[in-house]
Amino acid sequence: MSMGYDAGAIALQFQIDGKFISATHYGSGHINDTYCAVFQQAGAPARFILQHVNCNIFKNPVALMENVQRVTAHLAAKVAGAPDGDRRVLQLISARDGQFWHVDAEGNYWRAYSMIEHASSFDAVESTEQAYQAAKAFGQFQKLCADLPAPRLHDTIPDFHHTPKRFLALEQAIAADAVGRAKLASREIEFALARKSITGVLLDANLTERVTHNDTKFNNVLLDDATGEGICVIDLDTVMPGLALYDFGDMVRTTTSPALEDEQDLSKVTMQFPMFEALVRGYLQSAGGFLTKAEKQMLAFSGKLITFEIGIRFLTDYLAGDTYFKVHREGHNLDRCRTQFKLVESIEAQEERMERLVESIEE
Ligand code: ADP
Ligand code: GN1
Ligand code: MG
Repeated sequence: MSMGYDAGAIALQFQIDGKFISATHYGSGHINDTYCAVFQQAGAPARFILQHVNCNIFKNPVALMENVQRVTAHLAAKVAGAPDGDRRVLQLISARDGQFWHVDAEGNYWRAYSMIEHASSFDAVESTEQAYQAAKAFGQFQKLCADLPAPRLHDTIPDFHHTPKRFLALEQAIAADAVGRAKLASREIEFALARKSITGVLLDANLTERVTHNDTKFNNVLLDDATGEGICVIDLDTVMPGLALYDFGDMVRTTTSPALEDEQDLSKVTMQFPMFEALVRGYLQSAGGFLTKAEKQMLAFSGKLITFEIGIRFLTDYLAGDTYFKVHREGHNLDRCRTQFKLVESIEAQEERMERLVESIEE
């Protein structure tokens, strides 16, 4: 459990000057444990992000940190000299022993970043301008990563967006019914099984492999408090080879509905067309120059597929007894699955119009 960590003692293991003041839980991610650590430096408080990497999920934390180090160094070189350059990329802080991570007495892996101040992340989108800024920032991230020098990045989670394998895992969880919940999710199971045919479509399209973020949730980009600009892409654990559309699809999943991912009132979950339009415009603004025609043609479809994929992952975890995503209440993963499937339905109802919009912007 995350509560058990002495984050204050861990903070002292990093090369941070000054007097340690406090460390408190931070953020709302489903995987890692994040803390905000405060140090008194030259008479003023300075804040840092301290993170425990979940090694049940990330099996090779050293490879993961190597990816993060290579990507952040590559981006830092590109934004050096730009206005606010040091706020445009995550900056790792070395541990006292000189490595980019610290292993505690129990074998847990930790890392530290400078806090990017005067910027915020949001769990739900509030305006088309926010959607535009988020998509532009994630597109820019892909663009700047495109010439990352060899070797290929490590796959921190193999087959992370392999939707057919995610579907197979769901079928196995249904068959096993490990905690007897299948009967409580019969409608969701039926919904999922009826859509098996879409699972292989992106993989079968022979799209170009790129360096992608793979977890482009709206709360994984920081928006500048003063200007609203998407100033920094964060949460780099899943940066690895992937398809550009995994990233765009997850933007549609997390940045078109006004509702939270675990909203229980499903009437609030809907794919808002103006948000989709803002995402397309923002993403093409930064990524349009390198995307292929095939990729552009599947922007709307990717939103449906990735929303479906994360929905079946939540359903699988519900059926397996909540072993992967952090849950905070009974039925939490089922609630999350339901919002995703509601959003899939909303996309299905608007998919042709979404496709026509992309075509019209392309002309
Ligand atoms: P998780 O993998 O658990 O989602 P994140 O890396 O996304 O963890 O961090 C959780 C939250 O902490 C983010 O949503 C963001 O609000 C905040 N955060 C993380 N890193 C920074 C940073 N360097 N500067 C400012 N805020 C940050
Ligand atoms: C997890 O770490 P976080 O909360 O940003 C998950 C994503 C899911 C997302 C759903 C490594 O992201 O794949 O899309 O939850 N990350 C991992 O909210 O599995
Ligand atoms: Mg996150």
